[in-house]
Amino acid sequence: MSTDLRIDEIKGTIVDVPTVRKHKLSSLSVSAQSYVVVEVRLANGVTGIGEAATLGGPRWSEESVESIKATIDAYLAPALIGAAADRFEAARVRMDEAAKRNNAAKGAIESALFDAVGKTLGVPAVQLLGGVVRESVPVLWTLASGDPGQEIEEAEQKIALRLHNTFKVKIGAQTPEADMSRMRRLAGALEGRATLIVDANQAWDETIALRCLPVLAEIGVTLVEQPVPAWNIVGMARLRARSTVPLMADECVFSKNDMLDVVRAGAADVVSLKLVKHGGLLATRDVAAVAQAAGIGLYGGCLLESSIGAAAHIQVFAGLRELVWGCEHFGPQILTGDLVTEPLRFADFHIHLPTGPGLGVTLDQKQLRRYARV
Ligand code: MUC
Ligand code: MG
Repeated sequence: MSTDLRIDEIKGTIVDVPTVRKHKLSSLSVSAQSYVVVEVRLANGVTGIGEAATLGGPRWSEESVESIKATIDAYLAPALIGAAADRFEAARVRMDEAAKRNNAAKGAIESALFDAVGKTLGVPAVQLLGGVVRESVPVLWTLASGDPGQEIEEAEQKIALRLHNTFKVKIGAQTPEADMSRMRRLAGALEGRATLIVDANQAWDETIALRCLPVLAEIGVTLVEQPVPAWNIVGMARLRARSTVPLMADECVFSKNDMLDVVRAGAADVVSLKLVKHGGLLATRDVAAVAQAAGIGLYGGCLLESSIGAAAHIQVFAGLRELVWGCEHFGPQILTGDLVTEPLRFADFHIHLPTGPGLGVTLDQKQLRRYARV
């Protein structure tokens, strides 16, 4: 195989994949997941793939599949055509010069570069990032129908199949009182057999959070994610000072500079790492480094990626020195169909690092056409 690693073509395809049930967050609800699947073709004929996930259009963050595809087509692709795919850092510079932020779009392209280079050289992406530290990562499941009866049944199935025994509960769509009684019911039903964390997705103000945190502590919830709006890191720091449950930063940490602000404010115990927020594999390692320098724990976050996006994350997570809080890449399992020929393996409460080169997964062109938006 020729080692001519010049980038010949970058193509983005919007896909919508239905989910097995409605997934409800504090301010949005999805019954289909939308991605931009990126294919990068090199001069040597190898094609690498990447994925940019969104949640409910431009409502979880400012990017939507429509904006991601437009930014790739008009700005990011032209900035990279002809460049060497293995000059990862230089590619980041080119993309940052061509477009501010647009991190999901950049992350998908960079994933495809790692995939194409890894496939050319016959090595997994994690090897290009420093090598494997762990071959699998504990993976949780998210309960987000809002109906505690259904959620208990769903959790029971996951435990019985030895797929997941840690559950993240999405709160904030209903009143704090309704959420607290829902949490009591879940904790009672799963007591001794599961660990619970919650994600409020910025739904509460400081006063509500101050009222609910002791309840969650008493129930035995082990982690509270983004209880207050992303802008309010000072408020989050005040809450943290009074909370016995650790707090996790999600929407308030996109860049490594955001991470530094959270460190300086003392606003979090843990950070959720996501390619869509940070802008790629290398940027995710940058954020992780700032967090680690401050003693902040790492958690592998997701945005309901398919096996393509999940594989890119697992390649990064496999190479981190520590990942105390595990990960949440259950995305491939909530979809009614996947986009790869061989989905990632879930077993024994872990997601497993695939063994193949690049991201370790192969795009299923038939599935891509099936879910492509027309
Ligand atoms: C988030 O805010 O953590 C993705 C899956 C999920 O259950 O939550 C999200 C995003
Ligand atoms: Mg979150």
